[in-house]
Amino acid sequence: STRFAQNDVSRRTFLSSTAAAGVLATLAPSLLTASAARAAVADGEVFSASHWGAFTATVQDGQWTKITPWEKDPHPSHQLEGVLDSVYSPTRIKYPMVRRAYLENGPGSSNETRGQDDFVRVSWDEALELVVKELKRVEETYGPTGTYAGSYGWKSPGKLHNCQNLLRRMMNIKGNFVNSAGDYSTGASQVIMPHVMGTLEVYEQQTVWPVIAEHTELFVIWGADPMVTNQIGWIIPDHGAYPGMQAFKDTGKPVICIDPVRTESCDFFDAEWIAPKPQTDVAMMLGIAHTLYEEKLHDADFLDEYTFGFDKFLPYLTGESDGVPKTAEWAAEICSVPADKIKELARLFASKRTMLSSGWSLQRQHHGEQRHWMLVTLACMLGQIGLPGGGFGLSYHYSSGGSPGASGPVLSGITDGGKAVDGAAWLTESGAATIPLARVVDMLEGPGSDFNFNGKTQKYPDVKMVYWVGGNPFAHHQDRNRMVKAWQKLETVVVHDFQWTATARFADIVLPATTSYERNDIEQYGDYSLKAIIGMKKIVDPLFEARSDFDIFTDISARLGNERAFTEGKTELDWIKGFYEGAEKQASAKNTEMPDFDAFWDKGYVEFPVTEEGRNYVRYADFREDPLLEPLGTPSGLIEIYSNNIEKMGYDDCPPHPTWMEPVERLDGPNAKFPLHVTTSHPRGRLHSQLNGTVLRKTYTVADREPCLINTEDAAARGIADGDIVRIFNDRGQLLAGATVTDAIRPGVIRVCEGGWYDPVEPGTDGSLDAYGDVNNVTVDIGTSSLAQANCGHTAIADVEKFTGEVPAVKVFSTPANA
Ligand code: PGD
Ligand code: PGD
Ligand code: 6MO
Repeated sequence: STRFAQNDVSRRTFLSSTAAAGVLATLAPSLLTASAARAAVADGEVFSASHWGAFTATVQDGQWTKITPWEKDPHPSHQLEGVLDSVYSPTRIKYPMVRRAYLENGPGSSNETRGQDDFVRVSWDEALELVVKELKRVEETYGPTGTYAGSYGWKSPGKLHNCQNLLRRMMNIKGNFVNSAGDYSTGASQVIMPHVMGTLEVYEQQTVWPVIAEHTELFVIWGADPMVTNQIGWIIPDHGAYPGMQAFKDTGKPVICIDPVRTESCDFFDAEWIAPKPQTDVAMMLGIAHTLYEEKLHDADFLDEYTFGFDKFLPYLTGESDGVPKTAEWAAEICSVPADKIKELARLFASKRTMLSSGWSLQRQHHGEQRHWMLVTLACMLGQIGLPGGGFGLSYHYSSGGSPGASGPVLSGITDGGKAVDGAAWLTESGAATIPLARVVDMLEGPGSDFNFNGKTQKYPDVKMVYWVGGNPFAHHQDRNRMVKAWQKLETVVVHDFQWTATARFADIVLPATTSYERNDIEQYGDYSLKAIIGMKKIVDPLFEARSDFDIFTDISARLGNERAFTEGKTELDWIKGFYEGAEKQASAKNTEMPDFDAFWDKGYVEFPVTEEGRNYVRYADFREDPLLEPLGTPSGLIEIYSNNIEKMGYDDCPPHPTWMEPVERLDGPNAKFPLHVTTSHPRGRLHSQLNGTVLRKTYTVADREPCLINTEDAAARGIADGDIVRIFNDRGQLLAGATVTDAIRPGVIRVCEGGWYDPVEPGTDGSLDAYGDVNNVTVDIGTSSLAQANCGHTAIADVEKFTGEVPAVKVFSTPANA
């Protein structure tokens, strides 16, 4: 540990000696004292990349001053401006900080004051000694399940600086921890789809856009906004969906959007807008299915040859089994789309080569497992799965699914050193115990109690310490007030981030991480196309006292006597080079030439051409061609409309075939205590909560708050005018927002996008008003069902009123008092 303590000293000395140079504030409007911002390149251009795309950074006098999208990017995201600003944002965490009561009185002290911004600056040495002491104490006192390191979140791309793998690597080498399974994006579908299709389905290549443009006659967008959500990638997006969508639009063929909101995509395609009540899509799909069956428009041969269990689903559809025929009229009562429209859709879908594409909001709801299962069933009845341009697709809206692929190599990355393997870490079990990740608050509330998950029953561990990196649970998790209370049970919370998110504010020990742009890394370009490998080069030196997660965990491992095991003796650049050379080996096995590492690093990228196969890819063509030789990974090898495995689990909240089930609350439903549904879409102007602390905020806030879309009728009934500050409330919580009155949202529904930073007026007090607009103040925190236990972020009923009280200031976008 002494070596690192010394590094701290020299680092501190360096910082103070360069402090006088910090007078470059004119270059970027929100620039803080730029003392530490000596650039890797003092002047010039650096090629690098992010969740928002690849770009060239212009550096002047050690300051990053300009961001220019890569010329090969066909549709750069407007959010790039915020990427630059995030480095110099006033929300940066500058120094290691410890909550005062924690520092003075030790773990578990005055937990109710968490979130009140009373932090004390400490040295790196002091901060890391505290972390190490606590890791040891918790393990010695409570055993391997005392610490939760299942941190979830969108972190930054990069094969080395994968902070979550780095955290779990440090924990695995040290001992053990509680891990998480699944994600917030597709938690329900990624568990049900393997039962139905034998694969995850949600993260797989789609029938490519050129095939869609040529063969699809009707493109249906069922609960998705691909123009908005394709802006970002889990790795580096190639934005290949945009030319794809443009090509389809240019053909003039019809698009239908089924969504409570008239989305940007709906406008782009000049599509027909159909707006069912939220959470009722299964009923609407059943109405279409019933019409297909009644009018003999269904493909009986396809159902026979390629599917399993339609015969067991049919009595439910016809009402033979429960006395309720799922007619268009029955569906219309529930979803509010007229029965004639439902019948028309059935005839239209059957008469054309139809692609049923769907986003993921509808499975982020109570009983979310049923949505895509029913959509697949509908596609089976239409019989076009595996045909060019037909069938269904669950990833056209995400990371440019359907962008034609290359056959380049796949980069490996740093592993968590446990059982998890790279690439599928979020699905692999590693750790002393694993919980479905959206059940984290259930776990804290009920240690020792049972939970179900995909056929297994397990017990929640008794967690005393949480270590979170690369995520913002105080934005992404539901029912904020319940969560705040659960967090108070924890003895210690450690967070690394580069900005003062609510999660950092509710922690005990906060460590300043670098942004991607203050370190070197390597990543692939094109989530589905894998068209290039890009060197993510450091643009500026770390600001203030920020250190990369790799350095922080190396230092912690060293203090635990595990440095060598953690780093394997390799530096940042050694690792990057190693990943590149692994890819080179794969490529040469396929007779593809790649430049050597130095030439690659110098140029910044290496491209792989799109292949003939990639350009013509049709999902499930092989299975359609020969279902015996190319069976699916399901028990029957066929598409399972009925699942014997799910039947055996016996869950009453997840029956063995797609079923309309009343959610815990919905618009006009039997349990609706409030009159409006709150939809919580993904924002156009940021990635979740990332970049909310930047200049981009000016482009979308209303009265300095998160915007709340509200229909003209609903606004008029409440005396709300465009631009008013409104209060959204239910029994779970309340938040302020700025009203946007519009007819682009159906009556009875309001929308506040997820990811607004939680800004409680009285932190730690149950039900505190949120001054800025974190919609998860009002959402429900229950599992989708016993099967997937995924989050229900799109399940919420509330009311809105014009806010007439004294308007509290928004405080969350500046640093805490002493920070
Ligand atoms: P982000 O804002 O991306 O949100 O939730 P998630 O937690 O992923 O948070 C990432 C954090 O990591 C940021 O604070 C960022 O600064 C930090 N970070 C970035 N790079 C680094 C790094 O290198 N090191 C460290 N230490 N930190 C870093 C997203 C989640 O929200 C998702 S994916 C979905 S799909 C859900 N969507 C909804 C929804 O639709 N509706 C509701 N109501 N709620 C949702 N929550 C979920
Ligand atoms: P949402 O915005 O939640 O996005 O992609 P996902 O498709 O889950 O929902 C899409 C649409 O569904 C919205 O237009 C919404 O109105 C509609 N909708 C909501 N409820 C219902 C319903 O009950 N029925 C029907 N028919 N429609 C409904 C999310 C994906 O986007 C994910 S998981 C991530 S992690 C990324 N996040 C972002 C992001 O934060 N910002 C941007 N710009 N892009 C992203 N892309 C990714
Ligand atoms: Mo997601």
